[in-house]
Amino acid sequence: MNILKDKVAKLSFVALLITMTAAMLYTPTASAHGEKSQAAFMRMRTIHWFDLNWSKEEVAVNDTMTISGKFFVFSGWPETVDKPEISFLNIGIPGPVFIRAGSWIGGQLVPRSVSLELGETYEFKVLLKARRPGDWHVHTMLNVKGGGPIIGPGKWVTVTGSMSSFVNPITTLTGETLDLETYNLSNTYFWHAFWYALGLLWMAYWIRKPLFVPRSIAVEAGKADSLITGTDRKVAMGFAAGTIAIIAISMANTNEKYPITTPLQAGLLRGIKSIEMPAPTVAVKIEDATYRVPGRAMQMTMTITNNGDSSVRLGEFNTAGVRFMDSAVAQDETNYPDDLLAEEGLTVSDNSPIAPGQSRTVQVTASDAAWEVYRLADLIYDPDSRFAGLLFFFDAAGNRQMVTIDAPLIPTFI
Ligand SMILES: [Cu+2]
Repeated sequence: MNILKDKVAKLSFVALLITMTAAMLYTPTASAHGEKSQAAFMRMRTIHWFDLNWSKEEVAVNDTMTISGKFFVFSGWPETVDKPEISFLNIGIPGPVFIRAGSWIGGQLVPRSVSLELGETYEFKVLLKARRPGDWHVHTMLNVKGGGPIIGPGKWVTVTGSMSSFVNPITTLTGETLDLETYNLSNTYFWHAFWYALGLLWMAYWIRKPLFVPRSIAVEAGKADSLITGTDRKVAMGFAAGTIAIIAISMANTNEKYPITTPLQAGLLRGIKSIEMPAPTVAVKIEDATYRVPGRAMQMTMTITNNGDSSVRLGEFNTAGVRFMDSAVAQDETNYPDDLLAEEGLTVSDNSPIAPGQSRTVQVTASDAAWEVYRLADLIYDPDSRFAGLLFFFDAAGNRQMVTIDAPLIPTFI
């Protein structure tokens, strides 16, 4: 009976191992990467991306493209998210389908983490080199320590060609040229296989013996000591000594072969240059804001005061990367992703130019399926349902002004 139980236990153990290995190796293709499931308040009240430009929509393997634009670090950063004091400019893509050849904020190379200030606007650029063919959703992204990855708008980019032709050549500080894509790959495979095999040998040695149930019975009977024989001890010591010896010898060999190495560089860059934004001459006060669930529309009552010296009109409301525009005032010229662009999504009750010195209260409606598709409307179920975004005003000469808004949002279900 015990033997049978033991066989069952062994079989279950092996089955568990196979399952775990399979789970590790199984990676289904993901068509998106969760941008819509990131909490709406995270996308609306942390980093506001704008003026984005993906330099190409189709790029061949080994060719490069850039993503550039600006981001505003929202002044009303939520209390529940750590401030972007340690953050890293990144790109949200499904795995290494591109390599990041360089990234810049305010013209400065930023291969490391940076410290960003609330209320500042930064200009950025990321240079990507295509690696794996396919259609990929390429997002801007900022990793914030204590806040997680904060994802920005994504655009579909097609990579053509063949991955086998991808090269990533670099010249080391000692003057050697090598291809990082394949450099020393056989060594990596060898050591993975070697330690895996050693681990299997170790397991095989112990699995031969009675496993869980007989062992448990022996321990309960006070015969735990009898489970490990003299040979077992010798084998275990052999494994331990052998492992240490292999590590010591191979490490000595490696040090001899590569006498000059530098550690991976990490650190924090402070004093990143932000854009000097002129103080807006347009003041906006949100009187109230409601979200009409059946109409997929947000309605704001706002008082706009023009303290400048030219007449202005409201052209765009941008939140979480979704751009609601009044096409009579402003149009997109950057080929912005369709699903994030509501070209006629902004309606202003009276959008005639507001003269200098004039103040006007208007009803502004931002409506588009994106509220639901991008699950921004989920905001209304938050314990602190606030929204935030950027308003862009234009004068007759096309000069643009950016005003940030931040207010509570009240849902209506009728
Ligand atoms: Cu995506």
